[in-house]
Order: sequence, then C-alpha cells, then structure tokens
Amino acid sequence: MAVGIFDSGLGGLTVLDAVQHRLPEVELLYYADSAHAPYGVRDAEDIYQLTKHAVETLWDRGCDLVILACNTASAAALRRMQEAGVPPGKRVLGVFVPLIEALTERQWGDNSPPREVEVKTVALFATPATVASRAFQRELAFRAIGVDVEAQACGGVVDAIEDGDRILAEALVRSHVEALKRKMPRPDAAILGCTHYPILEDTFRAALGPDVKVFSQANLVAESLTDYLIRHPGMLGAGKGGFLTTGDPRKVSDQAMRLLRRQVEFEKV
Ligand code: DGN
Repeated sequence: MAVGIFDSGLGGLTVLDAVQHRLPEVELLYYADSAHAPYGVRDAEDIYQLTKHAVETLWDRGCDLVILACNTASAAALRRMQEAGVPPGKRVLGVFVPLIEALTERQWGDNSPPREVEVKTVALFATPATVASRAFQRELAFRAIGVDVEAQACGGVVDAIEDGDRILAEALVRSHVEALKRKMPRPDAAILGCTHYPILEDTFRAALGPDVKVFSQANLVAESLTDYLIRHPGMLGAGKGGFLTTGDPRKVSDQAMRLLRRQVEFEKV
C-alpha cells in the first residue's frame, strides 16, 4: 500500500521525510527524475512531458495517489494533467494548495467565501521556472485571495544543494533574500516555494529576520496528505515503497544520504 512521491531531483525527500514522520505505517515510492534535473531551467512543455511520464510510471507501479513534491512540476504540469483526464481510481495532487490553505487558514475542499487574511504581503522564493509560470499568483487569484506577492527566482540554489555545496547554497540564499528585500523591504510572510528549500530553512529565516512568518512546504504537505488519507482511505494503492531514479542509482543514493542523513538505496527506472 504505497503513495507515490515525485520530484525532479532530491528536494521531494523533505516531503517524504515529513510524511514518514506523520504516517509511519504508509509506504512511499519515491521517484527522482535525476537524469533530467533540474527542471527549474526547462520549458513548460518539457516539464509537462517528463512529469506525465513519471506520474504514469508511479500509477503503473500501483500507487493510485501521486504527490508532485516539486513546485516546478506542479506549476507546469498539474492543472494540465488534471484537465487532460486522470484514469479512473488514480489521483495526482500538487504542493501549492497546502501552502495556500496555510496562508488563508482554510481546509482542503472548503468552498466558503474568502476570509480576510492577516498576511498582506508575501515574498515567494522559488525556481526560475516556477516564478516564470506565475502559478502561485494564479492559484491565489482563482480563490479570490488578495495578497501582494513579490517573487524571487532563486537561480543556482537547487544545483548547489544537489551537489552538496552547502556554503554556496547558503551564500546564494542570502543574496536572493537581499534582492527580494530591495523590491519588498518588509514582507509579512515568506513562502519557500521549492521542496529543496526546507534544507536551508534556517538560512532563509536568518536572512529574512524574526518578523517574517516563514511557510515551508514539507510539513504542510504532510499534514494535508494525512487529512486527505483519513477522508480517502481507499487511495492507498497496492504498490510497494522504495526509491527510483532515472539517474545513476549509486550517485543518487549517496546524495540522498547526505540530505536525509540515513542510508537509502535507489533503483534505476
Ligand atoms: N524541488 C523542485 C521544486 O520544488 O520546484 C525544484 C527542482 C528543480 O528541478 N529545479
């Protein structure tokens, strides 16, 4: 009985970790499209095709529910996949909705009229592709939520994390936060809109200062998934847990060990 978790690379492991912490009895099948990562610099069509292929692989392996634990893929592919039609009994969910719900304190599936939100100005940190897609702003507008969003494309951060170069990754985060502050000096909240960024959450927090409320995805997605599975227990498919990669399994397992701080064995797909 496994849920599928997809990311272009290893950032989705932050989501996997948070889900395992909350739901230790649920098996998770992780798929890292390492051969084509990072997605953040690819065009929307390319991201759509790669994401569709990964999700279909996870469905074929018995994961009826697949989480796109990647904002870049959610931004470019989720709505399109859902609109193109999902096979009966299968679901694909993304990582924007839990963030937006946290921002607005609403529940998944709650169709009540928009409430006043305390947060008025939001700094969004994400990959260049997510920022270019404006998907986050579109989802807010779709729900008639009026907040002022200033986005910062954080080029280079994902690569530095995957390469294990923490010093470079932290330096890049500080410079992206400075660039954001030049456009929006005092945001009420900051959204870490990339599943890699929880790894550098402390650096974001330190650079943003204590007055900025930071929303990080891994825990929010895990909470939403827990809630979803309670309401839809039949969505636990027949698949088995594990770790798949389109890249070099040895290299990816080593990188994953640095991030997760435990041994995981990736298998080539
Ligand atoms: N972790 C991905 C995200 O949340 O957007 C980014 C990975 C990438 O390929 N750029």
